[in-house]
Amino acid sequence: MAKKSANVCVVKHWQDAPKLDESTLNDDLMRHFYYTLGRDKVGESQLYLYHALALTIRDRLVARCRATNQYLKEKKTRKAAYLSLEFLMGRALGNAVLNLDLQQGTQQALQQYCTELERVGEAEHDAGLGNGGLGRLAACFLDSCASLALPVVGYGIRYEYGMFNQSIEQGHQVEQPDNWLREGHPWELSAPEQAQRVKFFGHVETFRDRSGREHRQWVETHDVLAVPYDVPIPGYQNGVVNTLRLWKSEATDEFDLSEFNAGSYSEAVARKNLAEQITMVLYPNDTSENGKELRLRQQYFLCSASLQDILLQWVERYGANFNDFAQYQVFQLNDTHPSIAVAELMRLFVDVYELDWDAAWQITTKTMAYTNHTLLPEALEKWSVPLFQKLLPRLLEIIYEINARFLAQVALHWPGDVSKQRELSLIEEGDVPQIRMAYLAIVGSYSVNGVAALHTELLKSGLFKTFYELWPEKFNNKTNGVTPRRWLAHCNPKLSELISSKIGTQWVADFGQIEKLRRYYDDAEFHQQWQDVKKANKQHLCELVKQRCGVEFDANMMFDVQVKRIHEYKRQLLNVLHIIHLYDRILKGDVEGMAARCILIGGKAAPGYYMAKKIIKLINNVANVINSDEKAKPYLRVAFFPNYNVTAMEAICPATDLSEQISTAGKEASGTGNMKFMMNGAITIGTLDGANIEIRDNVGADNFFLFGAHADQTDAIRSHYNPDHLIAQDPNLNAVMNLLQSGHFNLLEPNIFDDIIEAIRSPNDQWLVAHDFASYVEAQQKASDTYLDPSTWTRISILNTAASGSFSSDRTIQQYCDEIWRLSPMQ
Ligand code: B1N
Repeated sequence: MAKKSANVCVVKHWQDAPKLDESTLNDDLMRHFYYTLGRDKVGESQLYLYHALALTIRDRLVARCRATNQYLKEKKTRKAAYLSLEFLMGRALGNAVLNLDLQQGTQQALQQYCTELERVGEAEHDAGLGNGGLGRLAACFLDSCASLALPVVGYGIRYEYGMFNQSIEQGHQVEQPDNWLREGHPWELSAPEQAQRVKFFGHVETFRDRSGREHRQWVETHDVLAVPYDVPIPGYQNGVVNTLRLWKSEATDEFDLSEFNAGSYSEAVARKNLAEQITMVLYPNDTSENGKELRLRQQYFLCSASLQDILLQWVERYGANFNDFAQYQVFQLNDTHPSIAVAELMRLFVDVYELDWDAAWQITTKTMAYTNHTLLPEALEKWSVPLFQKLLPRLLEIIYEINARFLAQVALHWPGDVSKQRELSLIEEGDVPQIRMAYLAIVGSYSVNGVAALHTELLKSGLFKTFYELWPEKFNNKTNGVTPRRWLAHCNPKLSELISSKIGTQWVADFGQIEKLRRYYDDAEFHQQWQDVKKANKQHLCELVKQRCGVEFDANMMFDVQVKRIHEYKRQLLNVLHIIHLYDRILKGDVEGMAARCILIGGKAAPGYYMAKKIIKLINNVANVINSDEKAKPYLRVAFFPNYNVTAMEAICPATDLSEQISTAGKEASGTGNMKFMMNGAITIGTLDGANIEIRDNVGADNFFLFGAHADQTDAIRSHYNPDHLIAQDPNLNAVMNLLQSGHFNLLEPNIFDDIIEAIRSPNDQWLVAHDFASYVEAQQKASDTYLDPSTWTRISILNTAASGSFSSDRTIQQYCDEIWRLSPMQ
């Protein structure tokens, strides 16, 4: 190991990574504060202190990032690129300090400014470059890849505006743009010298080279520059720092110039805007298709820039010989959003590097792997052929060629059955023909995976059934996970300390060890400590809820929480019906055996999702009525948490008693919030959906509040569904509907909830709210009974944390690595 200076060392063996010298933090912090930022007044603002500290930490990251890159440059080793339109990173500071093991030194260095890490960290804006689960999964995966010392690069888009900020006005969601870069983003380093050009528009011509070979040429394109911004991804105390490369779109110079010389200055500037539009804003739709031209531009922009980047690095090192490219590179596609990469890699091989089609296809289909994240039909991406023809004419040709060859294979497999060809074609016929992006991803990949056991089974038996018949070997499951660093060690320091006092600190790096906590599930002293920690976390959340929602929570009451995107299939509505049911009982004086609860709901609705916005309004109105009713106060308080995001979850999940995972069975692919809650000792009330099933299997049926229809029953239920009948038969549901319909929650806003009432009563309600209501109420009563017996509750709570070992994203990534990527750790 060669020491270059105090903080730069070239690490030859990651295991040898020395603990960083904490004594230099003090001076570096002062230097950045005084010289880099030009500040001298202590207490001037936490913002400048945050920036100075971030730069201090970044110095250490940069040194290790360089060492990691150097290793990868020297060693010809297999690598993975994780392509994703979303990376929901949240804040970086606390995580970096933890992963670099600089917590003590940092706190000490901040003492000279009379502040502490938690306070300074508040100044950091969340990097909200994602909608929800899918984007946060990508972020957890990066943490696990670095922590397992795997050579994996993330590729994404540097959106100028991330997920919108949500505020609540008169109970309605109001969206504000998320200008997260306004005060600077100290973690990124741009590399303009590595910019790539991405082509759009134009047309395709044939030309013949001197040898008489014909080539297709994509010409007269409007090019956009892709400039990389690199964000360091520290592994957990192992010396590794990987990279997340985010692309920003910029106008090319010559465009401005040609227009300018032609005397059209304004047109030139307008073109610049067009180019810069591409990475301006994240589309805020979770599990629903966007269908907008700008979205397709974002997708192609990401894929083209990332693939060019990787091919260029290859050529620089090995020359333009791609014979063993597939042995050294794999691309993981995070849903179909980057699936155009299949066609783009073919284009680069065939048009740019002049490989013949078959060779290029061989390599491509050994390099691509696709993860599906949803079964919801509205999320399945399709792009119209005319749009492709206009925006990406050469890629359309390539997709047609892929399809022609694929359909020939289908014809061989099912001779004489033309219906199979129509069914599996990458092109869906119709008034406007559409490209089925999921089919492109499947045909172009050697691996197709779902994100929880049930989800993968449903893919194989439903959505992708015929592809499964054709290629069973491609299909596999990788149940999601979350990083125990952010979601336990960082966000719940009190519980972490308690856990470490019993089983040591190894669990942070090797989360399977959390199982050792089982030994203490009956230990009275440990119970007390466990309860004390939960109570303290709840008190902290009380303050936050008071400040953000203006609602008084009480840490002695059960904290019942549902935080996630607002969507009909996630059934926040079912939660509200239960809240109204509890309120109805209170009004009737039927409070015997009712555990006092504080119910928290948070989440964003896609701006164009009418029903989701109505549900937010309903939650807020119900909360208002209940919170202003003195009779309810001892038993029930309800709050809607505005602007739910990664940072909010860091405060919410350590304080949660009851985790609401109540989607209609078969609709939630996995869920990952369910895992964060479980790790932090919450008990789940949930349906047999997504990863809930595996959570329940692991913790044991007695330690999970189960309710609702099963996935294999829902179709039969839907076929003769009669909610009016269910409502008439169930006095509880009847009373709830009566309160709703009487306008009790919208006295001054007549009829605003009519659509919601109608949806619940509709025989076409896909989400089966009325059907599952009775069993939900029953499961809630069990939860209530259990909560009133603190030692039982505490035992189950401990068992949940102890059983959460396999929901670490380290386990997930190890499986991706063993079964799809086949990477060796850096050493
Ligand atoms: O991906 C998560 C899962 O845990 C969730 O169950 C699943 O709903 C979520 C289009 C999506 N699926 N599809 C999306 C996001 C953005 C977009 O524009 C679809 N998100 C999920 C992680 O596997």
